[in-house]
Amino acid sequence: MLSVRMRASLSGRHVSGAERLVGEEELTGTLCELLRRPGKHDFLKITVERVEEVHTLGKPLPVSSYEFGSVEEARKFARTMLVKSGVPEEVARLGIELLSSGANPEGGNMRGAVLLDTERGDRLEPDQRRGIRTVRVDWKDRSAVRRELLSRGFTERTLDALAIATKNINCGVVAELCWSDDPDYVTGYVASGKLGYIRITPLKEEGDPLGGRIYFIRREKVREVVECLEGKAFLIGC
Ligand code: PML
Repeated sequence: MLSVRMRASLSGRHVSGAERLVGEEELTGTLCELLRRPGKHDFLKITVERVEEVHTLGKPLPVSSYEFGSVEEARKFARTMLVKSGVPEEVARLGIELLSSGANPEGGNMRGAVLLDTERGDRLEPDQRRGIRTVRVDWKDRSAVRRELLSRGFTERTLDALAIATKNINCGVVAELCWSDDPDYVTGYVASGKLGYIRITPLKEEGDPLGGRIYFIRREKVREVVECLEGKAFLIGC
């Protein structure tokens, strides 16, 4: 199969990204779809790589959705969900603070995810500006999953984020916290093997450009987890 990745930016700010695993016969159609996908951009990069081994996962994480009257309540709920997933309260708090203030030490968002040591809250990613990117993941039947998720009132973003979260958990991430860097998209999620994919609205205020992903992992597994997230290919069933 072929791994096809697209990312687009405008004035240096990430605006769109996508990830597909397709057969050779689907390549042209996929390239056309990904070229049309970003809105306004001044940079777009598509990478195509051959993947020798593809692992299959039977099902995605189960999805649930919660809405709150304020960001404060929603973040408190996210913290509780992280704690229930096995992240100590202080480390969960730290993860939320990092995403809300911009996890890049140079200011603003990171390109990839932060890796936080579940026990002590230390950052484990080798490059704190780049972070770690979950790549090489897709749906066996993307249109069927899209139909199902949209019919439940979820969005196109849920489709991509659910695939990423499902791969993360299967690679050994204990829990994930995410909200978008898109100033107009305020729904985020906590995902874990224990609780599934929990959508939470609003995890930030409208107009806030800060966001990203935090992966809570066990320090002793860092190498294995990163190799899986960046190297192994996964197709998810439905
Ligand atoms: C992103 O696109 O950067 C994050 C997406 C979060 C999706 C939450 C949801 O709606 O399920």
